Amino acid sequence: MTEEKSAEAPGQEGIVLPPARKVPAGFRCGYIAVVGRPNVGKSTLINRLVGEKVSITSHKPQTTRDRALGVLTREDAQYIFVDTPGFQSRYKSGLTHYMNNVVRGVLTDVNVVLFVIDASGWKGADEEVLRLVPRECSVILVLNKTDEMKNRDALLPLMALSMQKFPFAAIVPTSAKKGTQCEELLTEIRRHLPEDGPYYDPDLYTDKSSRYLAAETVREKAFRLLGDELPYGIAVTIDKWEEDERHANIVATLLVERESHRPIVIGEKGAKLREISRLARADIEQMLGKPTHLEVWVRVRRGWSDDARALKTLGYS
Ligand SMILES: Nc1nc2c(ncn2[C@@H]2O[C@H](COP(=O)(O)OP(=O)(O)OP(=O)(O)O)[C@@H](O)[C@H]2O)c(=O)[nH]1
Ligand SMILES: [Mg+2]
Repeated sequence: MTEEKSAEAPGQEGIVLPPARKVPAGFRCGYIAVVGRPNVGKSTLINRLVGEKVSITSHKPQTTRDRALGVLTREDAQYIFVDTPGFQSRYKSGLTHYMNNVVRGVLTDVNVVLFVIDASGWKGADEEVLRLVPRECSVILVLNKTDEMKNRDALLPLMALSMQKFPFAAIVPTSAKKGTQCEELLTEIRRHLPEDGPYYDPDLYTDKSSRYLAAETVREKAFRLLGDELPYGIAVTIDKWEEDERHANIVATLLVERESHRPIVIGEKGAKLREISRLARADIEQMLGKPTHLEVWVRVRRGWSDDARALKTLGYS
């Protein structure tokens, strides 16, 4: 049995999706915000659940800077995950202000919240993010990185302690890295989604363009290959994008905040930059499914992460 429905996606008011789409009986669909402090594994979890790389990841905090959708469509449900930047309570700049606002904005209009913490236990920064979560939402607590736990007996007391902090709809321990308990998490999420949708074409798994994903891929490699202090001051622009059916030719620029950062990114005899380009090219080639030529340049744009005009040009506004 089917029923006729026209859908307006939450968080996308004004974008009315094609009316009279047939919604199979029992099909569920909705938006699931993934929030938490930096570095707990939010983006890794979304990539794992969606089964595609929709968001870049690194062992450094503040990797994700913007909202990104990851869509998983199954026979009985469409899960629309919203990746968010790790909420920042310490460092203040124009960029972190923007990132925090992204988190607040996403939380206002979703069906389910996945609140992710590290299974090693609650930190002060987790509690600060929890204060932003609306109580009327279905909030599922994800205890991630269980593969790193030495003592799994600690899980039960951690769950009990967590329920004292917030009336979570469910608590699911996972390892996003290994894929442990991800199916169980999807089953739990589906329970809290409304009967509706699908809102997106079942073949689509991200709302971002190939161009955006390519820039993010270059940023990911820089985040992973550069020393601890540098990556936060890095942004990537795509300056040229030529693509036909058989090849792609891309020119990107890595922006750094200070003149002294340029030689660090370039490395000895250009080795670091070559490695960043090599790794990024391999990923982009796989994403586009065709041979790709990638050229990466380094340019200094002083203080861009705290400069309103620069942030706007880079899309962080
Ligand atoms: N051992 C282990 N490591 C994980 C797991 N999930 C994520 N990680 C690692 O944790 C680090 C951070 O992962 P991300 O997915 O970038 O974390 P995030 O929460 O999106 O970080 P921000 O975007 O900076 O807020 C990466 O090095 C991941 O490989 C897990 O289940 N187990
Ligand atoms: Mg992230």
